Amino acid sequence: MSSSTLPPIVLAFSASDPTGGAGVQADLLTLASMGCHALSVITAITVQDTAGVENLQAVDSEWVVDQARLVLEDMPVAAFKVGMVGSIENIAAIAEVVSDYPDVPLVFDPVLASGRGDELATEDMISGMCELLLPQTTILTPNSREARRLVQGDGEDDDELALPGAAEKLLGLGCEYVLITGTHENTPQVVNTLYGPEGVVRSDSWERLPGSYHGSGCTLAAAIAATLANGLELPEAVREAQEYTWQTLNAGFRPGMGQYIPDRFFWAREMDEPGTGKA
Ligand code: PXL
Repeated sequence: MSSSTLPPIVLAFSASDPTGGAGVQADLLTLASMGCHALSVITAITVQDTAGVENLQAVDSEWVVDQARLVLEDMPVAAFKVGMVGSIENIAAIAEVVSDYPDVPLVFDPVLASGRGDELATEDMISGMCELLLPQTTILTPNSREARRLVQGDGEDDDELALPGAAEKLLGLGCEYVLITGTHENTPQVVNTLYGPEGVVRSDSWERLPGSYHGSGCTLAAAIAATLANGLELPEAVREAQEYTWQTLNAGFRPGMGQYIPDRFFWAREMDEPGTGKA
């Protein structure tokens, strides 16, 4: 393959998930399935099964910087994706590296807890994300719980806080767009809303699927990085990434005793009755 036919390259900062459901493994599968080449900078390793996270070990922040710098000096990157960061030092390290590439879109999935509720970020790390990463973020992709937690102080826990207000505060912290996903809201359909500088840009409703999924947020954020890297305008990139993600969930499987895992290569397998998910 000549360099003129390179696939778009996306650099993902994320943590290893041995189950293959979330983290680096989700990024690699999603980016490959959507026609991109993934560069993986590992921020932490976790010990987990499909039920939850037992332990984690952050990678030394100098190693995070070194992993990123060497591949960035070697290859052209069309988008960044940031997932689980592992430590406050790694937040500063990632912020420093990406600040040298202000024209490359950055998708930030603020991973705060596992599906079971295991904490994956401290209050200090949340402050670091808001101060150092949000001002460099093209699109932030929190679920509704993460959106509320990012804008509430330590100890505040108002799960009724209205999402448009949370979005406004997040935009005020410097990100260009916020996509708040509605899986955890008590609504018949899953409603995902994209907010930009002028307010709501688009709102998409999806048929709510019955299972609980491990790695759905990672899949959606990586899919947005892929659609942006493929040259789509942001609102269209967000729509297409949601469509892809819903298909991966619809084709999800349950390999262990915990959550379902999205099938990022659903299209490579036979499916009985493919739906569209559009509600
Ligand atoms: O789904 C968020 C997530 C991201 N990255 C890693 C994780 C999880 C959730 O458990 O373990 C490595």
